[in-house]
Amino acid sequence: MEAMPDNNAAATTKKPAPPPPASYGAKDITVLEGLDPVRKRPGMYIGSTGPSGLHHLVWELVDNSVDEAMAGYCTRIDVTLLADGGCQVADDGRGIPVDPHPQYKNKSAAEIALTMLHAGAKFGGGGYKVSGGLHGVGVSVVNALSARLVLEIDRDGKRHRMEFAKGGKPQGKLEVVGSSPRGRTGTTVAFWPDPTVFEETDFRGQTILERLQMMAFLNKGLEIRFRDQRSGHEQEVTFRYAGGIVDFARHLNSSKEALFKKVAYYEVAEHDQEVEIALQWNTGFYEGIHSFANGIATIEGGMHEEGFKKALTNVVNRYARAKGLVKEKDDNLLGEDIREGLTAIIAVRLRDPQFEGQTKAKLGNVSTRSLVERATNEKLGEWLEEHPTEARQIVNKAIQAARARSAARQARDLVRRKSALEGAGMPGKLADCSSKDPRESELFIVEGDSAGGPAIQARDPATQAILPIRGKILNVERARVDKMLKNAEIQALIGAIGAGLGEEFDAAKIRYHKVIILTDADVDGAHIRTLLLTFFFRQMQAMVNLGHVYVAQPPLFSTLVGKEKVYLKDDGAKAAFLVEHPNHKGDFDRMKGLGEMDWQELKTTTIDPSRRTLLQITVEEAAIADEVMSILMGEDVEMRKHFISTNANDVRFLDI
Ligand code: 0RA
Repeated sequence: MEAMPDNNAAATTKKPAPPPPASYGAKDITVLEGLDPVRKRPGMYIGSTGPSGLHHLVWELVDNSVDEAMAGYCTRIDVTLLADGGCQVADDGRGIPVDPHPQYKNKSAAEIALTMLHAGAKFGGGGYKVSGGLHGVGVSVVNALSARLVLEIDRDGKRHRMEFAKGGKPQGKLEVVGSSPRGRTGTTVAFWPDPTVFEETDFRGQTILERLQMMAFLNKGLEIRFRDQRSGHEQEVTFRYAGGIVDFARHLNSSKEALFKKVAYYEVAEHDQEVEIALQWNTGFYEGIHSFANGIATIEGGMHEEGFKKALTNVVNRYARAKGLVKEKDDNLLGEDIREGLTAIIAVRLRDPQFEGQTKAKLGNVSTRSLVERATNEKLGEWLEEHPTEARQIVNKAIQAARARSAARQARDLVRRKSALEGAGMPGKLADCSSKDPRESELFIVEGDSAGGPAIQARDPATQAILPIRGKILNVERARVDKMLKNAEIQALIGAIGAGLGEEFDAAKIRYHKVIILTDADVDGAHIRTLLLTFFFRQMQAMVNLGHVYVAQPPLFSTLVGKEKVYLKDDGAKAAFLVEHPNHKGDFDRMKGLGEMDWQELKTTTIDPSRRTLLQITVEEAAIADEVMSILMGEDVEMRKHFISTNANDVRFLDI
């Protein structure tokens, strides 16, 4: 969908019948077409037909309702996962217009919005349009990819209803079916994703919950309710944050120790864009800058982050010198030292966001850089003057970070010298592949030296490399970079991937486009997997952003059918097997360790690309992932216990 600029139903339907302005030109003309293109190439519109694409359907509907909230007409959004597998999004906005569309006299505007693609549409132009550029593919796309969809609109005191069958085929016209309860207005869409389009149609409650929470943080005061009515998953959660991104910053820091209680907050609006920033420091060592443009996470950063960082460095140095905390003869504090332990939320809204970068998650608008820079120089400067105690704490922390940095540099030089001595810089334990083309090369990180042997036999040496990792690698959240780099397992991992780490990470040098974590299906295995993922999130986030990190899925069960051994990947697969084989008498003796499988078994179930299942790790909600990691790895033991006990059955919280 990134390739479809301006293809936004919210924008097109909001102003259904504007008189063309005098300057109405070819660029404003809307081309409407039917839904066939979406059915033919779903990936073009929603990215993929995997879990990520499936959830895009939900984001699309929620974004439309959020747009209505941003326009000031909607105060509450309800998202419900229905017991029968459908998903319903309801809002209390104005309701999609129900009157006949001027160009298509016998169709309502609502029917047009649900059955026509809007290519290059900017109805009427002008106005302050800030709806999402990334997900804004239109309700019609959701309709096209559904097996069934029901639209209900409360407007003008009447309840209207229209139903669509597979592929968005109208089943009759928009009809008045009754009156709206007590003057209610709003739009409700329930859809059932088409199982012939999607690889799987099960929504993940956790994924939706995380995103709804993020939307609630970014839209101060908006109430978003989530209800899961599916059997075995029942839950109800309401998000509403009166403090908006101030609450977001506090929330991200809640598992950490705050350097001080206050959150710095400022906002500035210009004619066609606005920025809101919340900052809080913690006593940790990592920086967490979470930026958003029109409610979309810009995980690759961009102009808003650049402007912020430049001004933050400038403003803190100016303050430190003015107060004599940094002496005339001293060097300036570096940006990275000032940002150590910083949690920052940067939320911009602008008319025409340019999304760039490898995952189209980098904001390219130059004017936003200067707005954020000016806002920070002025408003954060004032904040420091008004909060001298906190300002002094920020400066002191940066001074300490600068000292640690020089110690870390020495440690890093040590690692570099060491790998130079080991020939091509490849770690001794790595069984490398012969291909030098990263696009076809895979690296398996295998738990335990004992499983390493079978894995080496099971692999295709042309394209598959094996790196055995012993024991638990270092807990990266708690360790400073200097200590972490002294760890042998971490050194081997950095060496094998070959692209450096942290700020110096160079994506062009990545040696494998699939790095696959292969651990046992037990508690230790889960821990090692989490540690490795933490390492990637913290030190090689580009690997995750670019979709290079995967988790292998060795089968959980095996059973005998006659003489043939059958592997079943999880409880779901086991249940499906029992449905297909109602008379099956054999045992299922749960598979524990990789070590239990011989190399042929390992190959068929886990390593052979034509037969294995992999789980791709992405960070659409990098902000939330950061929090999960902090809880699991951080200092707060109680919080960790609570998290593990509430999420014990859902180790999938890190995927999609
Ligand atoms: C265009 C015009 C108006 C409302 C909407 C679109 C609208 C669309 C969606 C999609 C989901 N929820 C929505 N809520 C509203 C209203 C125009 C008017 O009343 O003047």
